Amino acid sequence: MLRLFVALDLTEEIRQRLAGLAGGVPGARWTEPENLHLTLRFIGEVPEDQAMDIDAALAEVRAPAFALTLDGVGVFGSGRRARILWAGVERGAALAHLQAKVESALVRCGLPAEERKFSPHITLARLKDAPADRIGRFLSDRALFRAGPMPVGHITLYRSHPGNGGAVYEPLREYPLDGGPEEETAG
Ligand code: 2AM
Repeated sequence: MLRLFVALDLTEEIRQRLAGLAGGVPGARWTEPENLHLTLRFIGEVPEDQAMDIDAALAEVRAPAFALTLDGVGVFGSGRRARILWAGVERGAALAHLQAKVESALVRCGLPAEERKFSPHITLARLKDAPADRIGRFLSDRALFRAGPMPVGHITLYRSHPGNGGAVYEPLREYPLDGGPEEETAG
């Protein structure tokens, strides 16, 4: 079985900007800069033959390349249930369009439809017993965070290897978007 998800990669510059947000919250486990990404679709555990179908389906996705701007920070969960500190993205039709294309491609190859609404975010930290006042200060100190725009020219299928020191994300394949710099010109 392979544990898979589809994500947008971030540029080195953007990852450095995001890494610069870390700190000041006891009980936070910050995402390593090289692991920062924006998940389009969590797939979960699938057998190898279905992973091959997923690869083929993603290769058929047609969606335009676009520019992504990061905007603001937030928290999932509240009070003692605060779980995740995240950076948000500026609303835009292109990202929603791409996510919908990925979703329908995955449903066509037999995966159950994602029931939850897509809420694009980049996980900055996972929280355990973080004090609410420190979370509040983190959010207010970084409320004006913005980064980008960053070109998005491909999506990536990742395999997640869960481990004690946190999961390791292995990129399996990149799929170019239309009109991006990485698009194949031949054929
Ligand atoms: P998160 O960062 O908000 O937890 C790999 O685990 C990626 O898939 C992460 O970006 C994670 O989002 C996302 N993801 C979405 N749903 C998930 C789930 N049910 N289990 C694990 N990861 C999930």
